[in-house]
Amino acid sequence: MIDARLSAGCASRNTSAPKPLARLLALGRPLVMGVLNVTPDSFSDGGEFFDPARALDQAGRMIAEGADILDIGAESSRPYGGAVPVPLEEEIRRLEPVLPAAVKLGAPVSIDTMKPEVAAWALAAGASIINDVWGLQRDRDMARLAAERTVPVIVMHNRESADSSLDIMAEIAKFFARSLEIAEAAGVAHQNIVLDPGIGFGKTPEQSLIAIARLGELKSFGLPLLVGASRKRFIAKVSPAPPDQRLGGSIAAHVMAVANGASIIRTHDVADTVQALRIAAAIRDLQ
Ligand code: HH2
Repeated sequence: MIDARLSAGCASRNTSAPKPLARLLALGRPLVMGVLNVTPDSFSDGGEFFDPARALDQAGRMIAEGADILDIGAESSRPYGGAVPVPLEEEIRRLEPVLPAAVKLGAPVSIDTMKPEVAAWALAAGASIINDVWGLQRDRDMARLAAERTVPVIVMHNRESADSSLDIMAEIAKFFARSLEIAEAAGVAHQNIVLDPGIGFGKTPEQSLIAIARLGELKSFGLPLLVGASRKRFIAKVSPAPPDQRLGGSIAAHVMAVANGASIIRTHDVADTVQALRIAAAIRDLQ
């Protein structure tokens, strides 16, 4: 089935492709992934970069500001509900004028999608990382695709709805164990997996805070950890502010996440995040 559904990307299969993410992770400093939403309805930037020219300007700006990776998505996953499902043809139509041109800017590009067909298209267009907000558990072809193309895949924890009675760290660990089983069965190499607790997804605000506070527990999987707290609602629960005024909270959460073991930070605000992480590292180095 995968060949029929994902044939768009097969021509570009290259098993000896360079491994940009592994090279970046070997630098030994936290990496910054800049978010580019080519959507009209993202919770954080609601349509600001829906226009392809603006999206490409933003991609170039984020790289100039120090982004190591660009994460490009064309369907809002709206962690707080209300996402409008986008047909796969429309998702690709939104990406077409942006993603291949963004790849040419030189930074590795990850494709933020739940659909293996979109991921296959993006890999064929030059993306080199898959970002799956359903952790390989929504569509099994995602794991098969990651295995076939030998690309890194970000496995994010997610739930349809939050349940405040859950031990959220146990729930995340159980979810990751399932994702890793799926990945292994499909032939995804362990070293090609990045784990992400999915801040704001299927979690109460307190559970999002806990996931950052106890992030270190997830190091037991022996895989790099990614945290994306940028502008998310848990910040406003502690310190009320609309999404575009949550920079201070985002930075505090990300500095704590790195202190607790995150290797990659996903953010809308690259320049401020890069600066904050550099200063935090400079202070830590003197301790
Ligand atoms: N958060 C969002 C989307 N994709 N991917 C990963 N791996 N981790 C995250 O925390 C994450 C993600 C939500 O943020 P944003 O892209 O700004 O919003 P939207 O999904 O509404 O476009």
